[in-house]
Amino acid sequence: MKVVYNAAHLLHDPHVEFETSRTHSPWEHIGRAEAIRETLQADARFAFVDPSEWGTAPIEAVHNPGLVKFMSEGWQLYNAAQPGVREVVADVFYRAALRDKMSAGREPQSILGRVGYWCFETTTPLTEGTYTAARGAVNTALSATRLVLDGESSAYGLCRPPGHHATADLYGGYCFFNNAAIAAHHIASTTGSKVTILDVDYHHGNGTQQIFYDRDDVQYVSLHGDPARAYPYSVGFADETGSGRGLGFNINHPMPARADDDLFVSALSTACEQIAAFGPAVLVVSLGLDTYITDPISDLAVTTPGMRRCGEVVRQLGLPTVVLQEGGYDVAALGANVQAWLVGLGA
Ligand code: SP5
Ligand code: ZN
Repeated sequence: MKVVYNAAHLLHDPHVEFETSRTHSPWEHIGRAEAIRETLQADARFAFVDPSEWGTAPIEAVHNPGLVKFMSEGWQLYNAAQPGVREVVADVFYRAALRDKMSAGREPQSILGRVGYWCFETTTPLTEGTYTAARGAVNTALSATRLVLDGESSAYGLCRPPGHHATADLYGGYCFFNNAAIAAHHIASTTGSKVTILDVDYHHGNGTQQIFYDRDDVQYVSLHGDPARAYPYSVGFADETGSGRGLGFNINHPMPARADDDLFVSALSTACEQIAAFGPAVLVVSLGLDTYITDPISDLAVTTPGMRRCGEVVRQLGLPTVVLQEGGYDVAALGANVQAWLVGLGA
């Protein structure tokens, strides 16, 4: 299997995360992608290729161009106003009552306001190289997509930073640009065929769901910790099924705490039946390994052999498949878990 890897991810290097009312070392860090790279590079079933440059047009087909502009200049402008800040974190968030009172669509002029206008939470710092890294992750996703459109049965994009929490207008949840959504929209818009995004990250992909919620050409199917207890807490319930033309094409499978291999694989099999019924031409997988039994921020109980079973279930669909990296925070096991999942898929 071809693996697209981009060293630009090293430029997104936060040293601190503000979460659960504390500061701590970031769960999402460069060591994650490097651990995956090292494991796959040591396995002859995987062949590494470099991404190509795709520019901003595929990003702006999914995201507000204002978000892209902010990302490209935000860290530098913030540091011009507040010299010496390493991790830029918003301290004002524009909830509805504050946002609605602004002139239509006008973002704050001050950089201190702009940060919160384009971000929804505190755990996703903007660092000096974040924009370059996030652009690089999109290039990785689109390059893996091209491999599959050009005839590979599957390809893996080692995206970092991840993407599935980023909405059309907002970054957060360690995500800046929604790599999987950009890839899926690129496939749908350039081929005219139907696409499914299967999201197996522990956290619900609120951004991906939002981007495609009213569309009938891109199906979103997600397995995740029940938002009654799991981040992002507000989205991902089973009764969110799409709207308008998109009604019926958004499917959520909230999972109970400590769900094990058998329960997770069973839900994934149901999800795959729902995908087969939709009949996509291409599958995009948002691959999070934070369902793992010892993931430090999650509470499911999938094992490494279970990850392989998941890949095997998805392989049964027989669809061209673009696999894109999302979360997974037990770094000691992360490489082996990605490897197991991809071997199950047929690497
Ligand atoms: C891409 C991705 O996996 N993003 C996840 C973002 C989750 N951020 C908030 C997690 C809150 C978990 N807090 C649990 C503390 C356990 N010690
Ligand atoms: Zn996650």
